[in-house]
Amino acid sequence: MQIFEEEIEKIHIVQPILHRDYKALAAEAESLVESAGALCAGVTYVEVREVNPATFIGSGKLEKLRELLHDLPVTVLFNGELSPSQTLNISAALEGRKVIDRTTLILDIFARNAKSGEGKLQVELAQLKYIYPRLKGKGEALSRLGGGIGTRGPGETKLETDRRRIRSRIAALENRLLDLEQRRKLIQVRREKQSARTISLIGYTNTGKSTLLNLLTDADVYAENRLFATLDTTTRKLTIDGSEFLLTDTVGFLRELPHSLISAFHSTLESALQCDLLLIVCDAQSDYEMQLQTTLETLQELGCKVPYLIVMNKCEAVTDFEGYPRDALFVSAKYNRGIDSLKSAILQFFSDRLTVVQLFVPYRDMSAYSAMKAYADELEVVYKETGLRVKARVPRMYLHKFRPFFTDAAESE
Ligand SMILES: Nc1nc2c(ncn2[C@@H]2O[C@H](COP(=O)(O)OP(=O)(O)OP(=O)(O)O)[C@@H](O)[C@H]2O)c(=O)[nH]1
Ligand SMILES: [Mg+2]
Repeated sequence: MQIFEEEIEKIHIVQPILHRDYKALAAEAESLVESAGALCAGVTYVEVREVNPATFIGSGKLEKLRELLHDLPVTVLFNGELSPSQTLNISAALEGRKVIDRTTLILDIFARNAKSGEGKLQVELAQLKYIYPRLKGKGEALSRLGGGIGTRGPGETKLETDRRRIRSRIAALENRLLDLEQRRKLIQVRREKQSARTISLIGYTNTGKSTLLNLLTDADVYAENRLFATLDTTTRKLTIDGSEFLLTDTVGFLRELPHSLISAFHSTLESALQCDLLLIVCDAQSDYEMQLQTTLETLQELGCKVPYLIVMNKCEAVTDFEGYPRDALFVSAKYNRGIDSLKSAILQFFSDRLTVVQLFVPYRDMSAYSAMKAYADELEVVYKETGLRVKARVPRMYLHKFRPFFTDAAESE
């Protein structure tokens, strides 16, 4: 028993009071610590009137913290982003104990949870990029900055190599990821050609996206009461009344997610976000307004303009539906409630997005037309002297592709 206790790293959370919701942020940090496989040993709230450039919280507050933690074998998690010198100064003021910031912790969870080859490469790249500018000194300073909880991720031994090796590793990772990204783009083009209708589940972490994917597609994706249980993208076929869709589950969002992390997952997210419809999943039993706002802001940062439906999950215990966003769909993925309405909303969305067009395709343009045909449901084809007269149902989003072939009776709404 003793052995196990010693193996689990104990974390003391230092929560600066900068926002009104500092308590919720600290509670979230506790969940993050658990997701990283560590134990939360305590929380200290620290009033910060003005950020101290050297130590963030100021030397007086640090001294109190030193007294409080003296003799306790805990790592300090500073629930915010620290500059390299702030980390070193805080660590020095706290008798040289290990100090990590929020980004390092999240990177650590990502390192634990990445399953696919690409996910692992992305996490390693993000970790190295975060650590690289922080490698100013050598030796002691280096090992205190390196690594997150325990010895995961690039780990301290690797970090002890010099900056040049890290730089070349970063370059190699970037090349490899670029390669993978290009391959994914090819798949995306192929998918578009097949004109598959694509839907992605996105939203705040731990809202039930993977549970919903499992329920809708009989998949077996890892779902757990943990932040960032999912890091890799999974796509499964979803069939509703004979219509087929591709449903994708991906990494969840978190408020104040550091930019370096969003960019690390940009390419993975990008492919998930190149879809016809987003299902934004929120947890109706939790702070769904914050979750929705975080998700919408992140989407905006990523330049995503895909239409969405809001899905309020974990609704099995909700009795009062006042106050929720209008048009939200209420479901419980765990208890299989409201799923039929969700399915009908999806069908409805796609049927609204189709329109019937009348086309005339001159025979000389047949090859251009055949490249577009995958997007269309041809309802009627008549062979004329100089070309084809076609009546087809096409998704509105691809309408522009057919514009050169519109006839007078072009678009019937
Ligand atoms: N009460 C309740 N819990 C649910 C429901 N749906 C999912 N959960 C639970 O919520 C937790 C998170 O579910 P996941 O499906 O892993 O959530 P996620 O959004 O994929 O989370 P990440 O991958 O970590 O971003 C799990 O413990 C689920 O059992 C629901 O309808 N009601
Ligand atoms: Mg998940």
